[in-house]
Order: sequence, then structure tokens, then C-alpha cells
Amino acid sequence: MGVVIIDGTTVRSFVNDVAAFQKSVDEAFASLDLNNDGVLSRSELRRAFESMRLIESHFGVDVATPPEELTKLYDSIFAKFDCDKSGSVDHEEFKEEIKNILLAIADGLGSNPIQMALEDGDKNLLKQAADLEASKINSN
Ligand SMILES: [Ca+2]
Repeated sequence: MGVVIIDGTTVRSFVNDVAAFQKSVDEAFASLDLNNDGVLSRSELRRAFESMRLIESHFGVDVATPPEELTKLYDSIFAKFDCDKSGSVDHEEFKEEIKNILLAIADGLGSNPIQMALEDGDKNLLKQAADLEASKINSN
């Protein structure tokens, strides 16, 4: 369990670092595509959001949401990801929407840093954003 500090700039530089962002998205997609068919199904995507903890936990603070509300929420998220309404989310759709979500988070954060609590071994994309920033600071 640790804590990282994140603000809008942290998130934005992560998204704008094409290579780092692509790598993180590739890894996330590969780990989420449980049946390796190259697309994310509704349940695979739901698992993705659960693992990123962008919804159940508001930046590390767990909030209780009724299950039926969550299902509605995940359905609307799925519809947003599945741009071409094919019933599954392909790699490009996933990347674009993750980018939109992260940029929306960046806008929301602005220049007000927040602390985010993390579990050990957390693969959270926001943590990866913080790690990327830290590695750049350390290499200077
Ligand atoms: Ca799949």
C-alpha cells in the first residue's frame, strides 16, 4: 500500500507520451482480453473498470454503489467504448476511449494535486502516469 500524488499534468503527460501510453494500453488490453479473441466483451470490459478502480473507488476512496446502478453504469460505459456498435470493443476503440477518460480526469484534476492510495502491485493507469512522471524526474 502506498500513496502517489497526481495532478492534471501528470495524467496529460502520460497520455501525450505516445510510446509509454501505447505500451500501457497494450498491456492493459492483453491482460483484459481473457479469451484472447482480440476484442473485449461486455464482461471483460467491466472487469477492466473494476481493476482500474475508476468507478467503485473515487481516487482510492471506496464508495458504495448499489449493484443495479453499477450495471447501468457499466452498460453505458460499454456503449461509449463500442463506437461502431459491433457488440465488442477492439484495440483501437479501447485506446481512444481510455485516452478520453484520462484526459477528462486530467481536466477534472487541473492543477490541484490529489493523493491516491494504491495496493501493492496495482496496475492502475493513473499510477503508471505517476510512475512515468517520477522516472522522468529521476532521470534529470
Ligand atoms: Ca475477448
